[in-house]
Amino acid sequence: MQRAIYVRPVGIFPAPLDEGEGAWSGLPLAGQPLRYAAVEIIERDGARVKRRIAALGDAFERDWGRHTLAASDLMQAIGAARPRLAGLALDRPRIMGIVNVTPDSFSDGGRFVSVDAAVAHALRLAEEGADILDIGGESTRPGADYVPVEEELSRVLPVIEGLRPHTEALISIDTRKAEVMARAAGAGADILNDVSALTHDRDALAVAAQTGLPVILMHAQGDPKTMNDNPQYGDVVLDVFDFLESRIAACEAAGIPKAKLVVDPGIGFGKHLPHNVAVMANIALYHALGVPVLLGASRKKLIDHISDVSNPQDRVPGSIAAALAAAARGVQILRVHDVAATRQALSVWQASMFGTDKVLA
Ligand code: 7PJ
Repeated sequence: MQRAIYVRPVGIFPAPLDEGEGAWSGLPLAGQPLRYAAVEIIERDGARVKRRIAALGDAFERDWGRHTLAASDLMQAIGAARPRLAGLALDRPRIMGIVNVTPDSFSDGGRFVSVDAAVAHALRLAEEGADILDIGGESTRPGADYVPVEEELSRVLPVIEGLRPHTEALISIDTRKAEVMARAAGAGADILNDVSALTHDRDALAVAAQTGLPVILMHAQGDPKTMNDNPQYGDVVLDVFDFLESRIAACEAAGIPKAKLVVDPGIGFGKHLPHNVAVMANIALYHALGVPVLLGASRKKLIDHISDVSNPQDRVPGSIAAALAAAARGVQILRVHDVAATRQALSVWQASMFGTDKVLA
């Protein structure tokens, strides 16, 4: 399924949420203290894609005839405030801290230590200001091998169980497997995060619906093992949109309401550098899906490709730059390794953007 028209909000500027309408001043953006003054109207007809940017007034006067219905639906979706996600208000950028439960190359004793270390790490991220703790026991990095379900369960369940009584932060489970989703939900996870958007496991849609939990739907092309060998797109930005739109429809058909969904364009998942930067630069397009948007660029390879930093631990400045650029486009959730650094950057960004320390406090 291909759409004929897409609308991307551009000319995004700070505007406190409680600001009265008064003088006409742009349109609201996805429940953020931001408005937009112009739109990019994108028309796709097979392989032909036409893009043009128009100030809102011009767009309404000149362009609307042909596109009124489709475009006004998209702008409605862009403007609506997002409902809370598992109780978390999304009226400001939120931080998801990454907790990798690393495979244990030693003994059973070593496994216990690695569970303890993961719980301690997660609690530190919560202390540093993470709103969500993302627990992952299946490496989905490019080239990664498949992790059997029992192995994945033995990594993540003790961490969720160990963590649950000690934090009020939300816990998400980063998995593609239905059984891991169900067991993680039973252990107290609040959110399901699936890099395959519930396509990898044929039971995932039904099981996710049964848990009643919110779901993060991420775009990926291909399987982690081979996904970055030769990714192919017509137009990557629009293809990702179409995929996410179809997954939202699949979720709704399976009984997961739109109010429980989040979308993520999936940086690095079946994407080379030009794909990644196109998606990041156009991320505001995904607000037209009508659900919160998540970006995960933290320490990823694209930062190496852009800035020549081969050691992932040295990619913190680049990770923060990506996070702030996304926040400025109204992206609601930032998935990061370096929570304290990102929190500090977001706070100063907020003060500089809005002239107050209260907007996102
Ligand atoms: C992502 C993820 C991401 C979401 C990973 C890594 C690879 N889940 N899980 N978005 N990446 N939603 O952290 O480098 O970008 S694993």
